[in-house]
Amino acid sequence: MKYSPDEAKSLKTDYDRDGFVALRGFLSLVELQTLKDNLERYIAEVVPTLPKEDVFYEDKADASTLKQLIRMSQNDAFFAEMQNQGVFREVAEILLGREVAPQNLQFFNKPAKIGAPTPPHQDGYYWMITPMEGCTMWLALEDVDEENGCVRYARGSHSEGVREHGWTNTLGFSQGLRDFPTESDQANEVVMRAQAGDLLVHDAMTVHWADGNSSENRSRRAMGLVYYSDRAETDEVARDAYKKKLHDSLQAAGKI
Ligand SMILES: O=C(O)CCC(=O)C(=O)O
Repeated sequence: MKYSPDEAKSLKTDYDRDGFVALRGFLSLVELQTLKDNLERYIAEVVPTLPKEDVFYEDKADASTLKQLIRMSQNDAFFAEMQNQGVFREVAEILLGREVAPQNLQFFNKPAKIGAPTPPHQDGYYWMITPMEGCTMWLALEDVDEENGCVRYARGSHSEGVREHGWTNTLGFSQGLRDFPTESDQANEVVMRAQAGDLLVHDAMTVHWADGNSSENRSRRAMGLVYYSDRAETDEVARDAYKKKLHDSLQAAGKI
């Protein structure tokens, strides 16, 4: 186990209070390098075999603008092991306080100059689960700050319920808060600068967003992992209807 019972208790207290927690230096340099090597392998060998719905580019005619890879743990044994066993799952179990059901593992990039902002949203709005118990992990693969588009949280927003979302034009983040920013969002904003190997974790209901990448030549690469609690049930009918609508609109816009 990576965390002692006392450390686990303290992490959960912080997480329950704020709606997020930052685990600095979560991966060692060696672990991070193994992950990056596998990401490179996945991009070179697995991506060409995937359905277009699992791979997003800022400009799909230009492979250097790769923006997002989804369902990586369903598509590859290394990433399945990363999500389903070991330290990430341990952290999810500590923070959710029970057994978990691993979901999606993703790669997020914001290419220099063109990486788009991430609209403010609550992940749980997309998930359509009851009870609303889940967390998202965000692992920095390189140093991330205001210039290349770090994540920002509204501290405590996880305790204020689901807010109204509407469709956005952002590839990979189709839903955004309609009433953002409220005074409370502004007062509670926390800028989450991160160094390579840091892990951020937020609750299903935590409001979060990120700027675009305004740098000249820095990428902004990260991995995202989603876990639900083992008792969360998905409303399959609503979920399938949403997925179909999303697929049709991405296809109509020529984005996939
Ligand atoms: O990488 C980002 O900009 C945001 C990621 C995010 O919103 C998420 O993982 O829920």
